[in-house]
Amino acid sequence: MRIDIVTIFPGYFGVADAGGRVAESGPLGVSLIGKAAGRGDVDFRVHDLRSWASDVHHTVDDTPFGGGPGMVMKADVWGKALDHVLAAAPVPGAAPARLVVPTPSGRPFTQETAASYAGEGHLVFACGRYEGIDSRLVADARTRMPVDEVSIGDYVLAGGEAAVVVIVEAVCRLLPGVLGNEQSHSDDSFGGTGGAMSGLLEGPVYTRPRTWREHEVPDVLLSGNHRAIARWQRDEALRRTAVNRPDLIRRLAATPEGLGKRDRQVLADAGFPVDAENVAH
Ligand code: JE8
Repeated sequence: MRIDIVTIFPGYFGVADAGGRVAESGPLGVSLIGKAAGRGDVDFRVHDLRSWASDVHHTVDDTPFGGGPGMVMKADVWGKALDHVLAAAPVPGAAPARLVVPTPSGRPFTQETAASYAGEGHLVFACGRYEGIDSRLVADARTRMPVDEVSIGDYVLAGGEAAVVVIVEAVCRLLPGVLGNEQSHSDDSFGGTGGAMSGLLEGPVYTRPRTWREHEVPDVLLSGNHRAIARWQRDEALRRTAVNRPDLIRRLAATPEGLGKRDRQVLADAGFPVDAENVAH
């Protein structure tokens, strides 16, 4: 997969070589993503938006039409940057790249979005700053390629860079061969693949020693009884989800195979009864 990132802060993503290839530093150079890049499974290029500014001051922003606070990123500078990145596409004639623009007003980026991006050949990320990018940039890009405006959550960042790191990490760990352990995907919180824990948050995890600062590992995990272990893990996941994400419990309750009889008993015992009253529609 090819990933291009356009930003006024290329250093945010680590040190790049002359071709914009990210070196072993920064958030894209370490861990799973760094190894995937080292193997050539993903090819990152980071571009400095200011390279396409036309004045001596490398201006990328201007005052907003209609007034209001702050500055808006200029469409013409962004348009040139996008033209360049698309012209240098890895495989001429291949499916067009997808443009991803993080913005607080975008559609929620979810695990489902991540899985669909993991099937794309080429993603281009546009990192906004200030009050965002002139809206005509997205309108123009939509005439030649698929464009997603996405938000990573309901809080306000100062720009799109941190969102791009989040999205790239969520996508790259789904690339074939990156995780190394295909099993690890299916039990993920939100794992859409229909695993045992689908739709629930992850339960607690433990490792050695059995006793640490007088805290014991739950006996059932040492029992060797795999059915009992699986049931306990689901119970814990249900209780945790009920406390932290009641919306997910209501969503599960609304699907035919979402919650079994034992699940409902566990939730009732924990003080979160699920009946017709509190099921999502
Ligand atoms: C951004 C962002 C995501 C999220 C993403 C891109 C570009 C209009 N507002 C812009 C005004 C306040 C400051 C904002 C700064 N900004 C924020 C995000 C995002 N994806 N979940 N929260 N924030 C930009 C400029």
